[in-house]
Amino acid sequence: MIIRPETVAGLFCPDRALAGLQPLDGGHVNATWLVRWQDGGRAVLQRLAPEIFPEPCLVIGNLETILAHLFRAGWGRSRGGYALPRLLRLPDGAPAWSEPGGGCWRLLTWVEHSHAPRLITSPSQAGAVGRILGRFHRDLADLPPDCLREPLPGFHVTPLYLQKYRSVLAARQDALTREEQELAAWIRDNAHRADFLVAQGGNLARGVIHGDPKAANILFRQERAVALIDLDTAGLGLRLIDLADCLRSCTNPAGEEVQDPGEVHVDPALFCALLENYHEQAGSLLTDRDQALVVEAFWLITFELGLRFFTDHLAGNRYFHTRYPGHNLHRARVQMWLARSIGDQYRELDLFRQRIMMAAT
Ligand code: GN1
Ligand code: MG
Repeated sequence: MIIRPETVAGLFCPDRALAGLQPLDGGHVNATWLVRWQDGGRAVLQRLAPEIFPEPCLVIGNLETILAHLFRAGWGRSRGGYALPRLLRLPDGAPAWSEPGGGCWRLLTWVEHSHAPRLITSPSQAGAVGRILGRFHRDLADLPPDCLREPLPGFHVTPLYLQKYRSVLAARQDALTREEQELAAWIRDNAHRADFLVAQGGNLARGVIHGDPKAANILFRQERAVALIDLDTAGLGLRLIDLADCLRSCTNPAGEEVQDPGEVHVDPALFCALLENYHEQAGSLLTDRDQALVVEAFWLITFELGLRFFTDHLAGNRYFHTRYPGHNLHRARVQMWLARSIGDQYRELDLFRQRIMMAAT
């Protein structure tokens, strides 16, 4: 049975007349629409992908807990502060609607006068990104860990992705194309670095992390980052991973979807602005070991995403939505180029990192 988003919007708000619905295409796994009502109101309707989030109640529960905690910390209250979307409820008070086949729908308020820039190109934007992520970590640092459940077990455990990749590759019947061979060689040559975070044991700081702090999940008003959205992956994790993933997405001004992977690079000015501002807000929440590993983690999370895109390409594009044949292969190549750029700039970036962290102590 196909469920129309218009029908679901009507279930949440039976008294409001719908003016229109428009797909929002920022995400690769869930389906999202902007809902407009005739009274001028707007909201964001989402269907969580059941193949990826088999326990949607857990995700919604985490979301409610995090939103409530951030609200207590002052988010969503004053005009000049950080904004916070609210979950709109069904008439019976439930925070989400489950369709018979397992998909789970929710409706969130629209953050007015905001946009998600997709590409971060100026140090002032990168600084704003670092600030909001640091603030997010800081304001959630006192949330008792047992309040949240793990949304996606093993989500950022790189060796598990490597294992899956190897079994998908082994099952491949056809010979690899030239581009595929290049990716396979890149993965083979770097696989020995995949488990360095896992090997750190308890030396890294754990806390509530966003899990996907990419540019498309950060809402801006002009140059100010005002909200972090898409909290489905939020849960307990390594803060270093969040910081690294944010660096991955927000310091490559060409972005993840650039046509020519040759344009991909790390802009040191964006790197410094993001890290400096993150550090101002949350530096004290990182351990010395976290701080020393920032550039290595930045490389690793980029390698991991390249590996995930490539594995999905080999497995028939079952996880990430694609818009054209070979899309996930192309995305994997972009991340490979970014990882190479991090490698080429490693010493320079690590020197900047040391300077920023020393200046702060
Ligand atoms: C996916 O769905 P979306 O676009 O928010 C993915 C992230 C990746 C990101 C890359 C649950 O996020 O891990 O970093 O694509 N989310 C999930 O753009 O796998
Ligand atoms: Mg996401």
